[in-house]
Amino acid sequence: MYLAPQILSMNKLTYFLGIFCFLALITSCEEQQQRGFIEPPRDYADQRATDNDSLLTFLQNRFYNYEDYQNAASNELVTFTLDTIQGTNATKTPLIDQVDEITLKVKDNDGTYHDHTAYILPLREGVGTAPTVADSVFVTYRGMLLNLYTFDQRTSPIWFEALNVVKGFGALMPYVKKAAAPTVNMDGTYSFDGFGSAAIFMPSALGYYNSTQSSVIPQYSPLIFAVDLYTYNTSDHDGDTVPTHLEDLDMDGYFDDDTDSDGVPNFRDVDDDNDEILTRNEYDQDNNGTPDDSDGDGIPDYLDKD
Ligand SMILES: [Ca+2]
Ligand SMILES: [Ca+2]
Ligand SMILES: [Ca+2]
Ligand SMILES: [Ca+2]
Repeated sequence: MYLAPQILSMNKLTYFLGIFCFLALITSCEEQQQRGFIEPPRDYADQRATDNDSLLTFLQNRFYNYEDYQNAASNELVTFTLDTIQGTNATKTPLIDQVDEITLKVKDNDGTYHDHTAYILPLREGVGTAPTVADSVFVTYRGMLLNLYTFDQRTSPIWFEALNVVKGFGALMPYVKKAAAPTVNMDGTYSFDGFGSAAIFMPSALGYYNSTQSSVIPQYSPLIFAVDLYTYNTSDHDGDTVPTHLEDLDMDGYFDDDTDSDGVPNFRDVDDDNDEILTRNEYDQDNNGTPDDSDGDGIPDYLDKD
């Protein structure tokens, strides 16, 4: 597989994508306002049960092209396809026998947490390490609805900020490993070998829930994403040397932690405890890989005012 040298323009692409996602969200709100009402979202517990029933029925009755993945070379991109177990495909292995369940917390409008179940399907093992939910990832992917309609697909790699896409997409990232270091071809393009691939089947609460997406994804749609991961960068959104994934202090999957209560969440705050010493100058001064704690009170210096 041959790829254009998109790595060089990574920062621009990331910036552009951030804007695009933001605009898409705004548009969906405006559409609702123009219709003159905003329907209150459905109860999370009810919708969770409905979505999980739909997902389980789907996983019991469908299979994926696992033979294509088994036969593919380690540098060959396989298009993820799903079909019904029936007729000549009656003896295929159902997805339900191949997925692993994960549980993720979702906050409703009142700030109450609800556990939601998603299903991870390993497609092929990558040779590298896996990113976190907060990193920048270089991927190809296919997004589908349970009726097998493909609402989005990329066969040339693109950079995404995992935090800027739907929660279930980010949640898949720790389950997919990157490729070996790319080789540069004679014509200046890159080749990746040994990339990992995995899919997630998620309830609507990990997708767009009650918002519609440009009439392509109806409200309350469970979603499927199959992703191939080529490489990633560990994100540090505020450049304070604390990787973004470590600035979710309570590890609830929401980057809303705000130690100094100044309205700027930690992952965007260059002085997390507001003691006028930049986090970068008190996080890990001795470079031993663990946060410094000068007074030994169990609170690391960068989060400790005294
Ligand atoms: Ca940071
Ligand atoms: Ca803050
Ligand atoms: Ca910070
Ligand atoms: Ca500080």
